[in-house]
Amino acid sequence: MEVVIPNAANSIAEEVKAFDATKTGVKGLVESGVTKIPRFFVHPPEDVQKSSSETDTSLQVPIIDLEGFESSRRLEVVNEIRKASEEWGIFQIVNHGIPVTLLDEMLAGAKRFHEQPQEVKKELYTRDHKKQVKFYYGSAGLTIKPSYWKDSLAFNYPDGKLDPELIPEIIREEISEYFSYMKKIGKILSELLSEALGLRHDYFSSIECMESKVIVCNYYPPCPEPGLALGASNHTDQALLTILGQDNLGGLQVLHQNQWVDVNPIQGALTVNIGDFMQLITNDKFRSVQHRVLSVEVGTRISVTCFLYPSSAKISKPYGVIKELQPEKPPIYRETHFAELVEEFYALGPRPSNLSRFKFSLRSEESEENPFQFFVLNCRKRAFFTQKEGLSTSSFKLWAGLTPH
Ligand SMILES: O=C(O)CCC(=O)C(=O)O
Ligand SMILES: [Fe+2]
Repeated sequence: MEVVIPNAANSIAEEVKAFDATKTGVKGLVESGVTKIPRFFVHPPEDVQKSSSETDTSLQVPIIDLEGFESSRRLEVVNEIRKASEEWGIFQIVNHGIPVTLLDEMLAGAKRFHEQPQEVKKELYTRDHKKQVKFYYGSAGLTIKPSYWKDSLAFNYPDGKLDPELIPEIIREEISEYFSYMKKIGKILSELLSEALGLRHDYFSSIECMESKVIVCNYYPPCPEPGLALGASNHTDQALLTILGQDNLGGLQVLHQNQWVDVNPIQGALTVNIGDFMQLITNDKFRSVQHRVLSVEVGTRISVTCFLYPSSAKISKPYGVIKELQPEKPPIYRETHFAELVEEFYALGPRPSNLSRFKFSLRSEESEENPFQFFVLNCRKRAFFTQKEGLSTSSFKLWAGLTPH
């Protein structure tokens, strides 16, 4: 089937909209036989470059064996998770309890969905954020350019709930089973991460910051001009935590010590990465990691991501730096709602973390030079976390002179 994209006389925005309206996704474009990719997929060459010349090939994303985490090896596992979350913001886990066969079936199910006839998939194609099940190309928000070279099928489970009837039959069993394992592994990770911060094991569950989940089945078709396109450009994830399963094609890379490092596929392993909101509430102790996906000329890559985000009751309530961590270091960030990050994601698309806009308005360089400002800054920070009940966040910000960036 031919995919018609308007000619170059139109603006890029119009081209993107017109392509989106075809509802055929990147896979449809490839099937139509394009040899040159539309210009809205073209990234600046420096963003697509495989690696810098000085890449240190000995760098490897930490691999953590969860064997014995409930008994003899708990402390060891917690320490490894702390180190990886502080230094890398990403790690792979093995022996996590999810059967390799289930992971393989999930990836095969995702492939099966995306390889159905266009007409069937079109019914689920949407940019409506409120839909719990959606199929789209690129990223979930229709950002103008450059687009991602991938198609996705996303399932939103606010508070862990999704009517199974909404899941396409071709993948229903796999998604339902995979989700129940994501719930289990999400709980295990929330406990291990709480302990890694020196908090009681149920800390994260008590603040309901990972009760909801989104599962996304990604399909990265081969790209006729892989040197120009990216499966995903450099970004950080916004949610608290991401759990990812990938097939053996590779292509996922993380930025570490200013170098792009491959996240090598390991059969049966899951990749876990820290997101922006986790970085904010942990006061930069755990860091969200910049990552991207390269595109390739031959082969189709499949991955399944699970993003963990706050419960419905908490999504529009402010979260700030965890109080128990403040004796270590005064809070860097003001309180914010996760919903604010999500709105921005839909408006601007995925990109590297810009948490600086949540920082307290006085910059530390200024305050260090000026002891009085430093004192005022700290009074404000303290006051922010002891604000009186009844004072709304926005009026409190005005009172405290904290202006959001
Ligand atoms: O497919 C992958 O390996 C990564 C996808 C990703 O980074 C994302 O969905 O946020
Ligand atoms: Fe990501």
